Amino acid sequence: MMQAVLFDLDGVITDTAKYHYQAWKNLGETLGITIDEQFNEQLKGISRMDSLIRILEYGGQSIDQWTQDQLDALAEKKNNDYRQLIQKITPEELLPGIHELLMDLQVKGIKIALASASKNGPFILKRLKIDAFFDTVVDPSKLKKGKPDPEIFLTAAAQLGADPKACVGIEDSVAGIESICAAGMFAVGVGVPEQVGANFRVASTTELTVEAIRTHFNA
Ligand code: B16
Ligand code: MG
Repeated sequence: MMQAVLFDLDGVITDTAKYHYQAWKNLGETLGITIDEQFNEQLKGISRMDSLIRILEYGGQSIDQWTQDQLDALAEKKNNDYRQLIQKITPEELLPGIHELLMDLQVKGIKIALASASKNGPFILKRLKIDAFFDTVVDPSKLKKGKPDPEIFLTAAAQLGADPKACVGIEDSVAGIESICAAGMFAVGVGVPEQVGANFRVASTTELTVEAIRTHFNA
């Protein structure tokens, strides 16, 4: 039986990726590193500090040349830029079908959790006016390991008191799908390539209905 659905945020509930991309691009410019869309794909689902380290390595810069305080300052600069960009998010920026899916899950008594790497997750849920649907939100600052480690999805299940085998995770990133699978859960992939190994793939969030998910989950 499907007990709970665990949502990723960026790329599943709303497209904050474009704001992350803009903020990282701005930071990259100050460091002389050009970030293009293709490289940006690798940052999806990856924590702020891990993203910064990937960017510096991509720009050929040795991590050792930076102190932890300097790295923290760079990550904070990016986040300040990002926070400015997300201040004005409205419910219209919900991806299509997500509001209907949340309502239907609630009506059917299926638990709902947020398993996002973003420390800005609770703020964004409020801006989208969907925070009341969530039974629990994982605090990513309390995790030891980011996606693709299963910790974030296992924590979401534990917070709900749900059996991981009865949980469905919905993700748009390669790291996220790996995380769900490693947690022993059913992985729904939004716009992910076939080789990533999602149990059920959809091209768009409009295809995410309780019935479609349940049918594949029970198959
Ligand atoms: P923040 P998700 C992830 O969100 C983003 O995909 C990723 O690009 C970002 O670096 C990460 O959140 C951390 O976000 O800087 O706001 O804490 O896909 O896990 O919902
Ligand atoms: Mg995502």
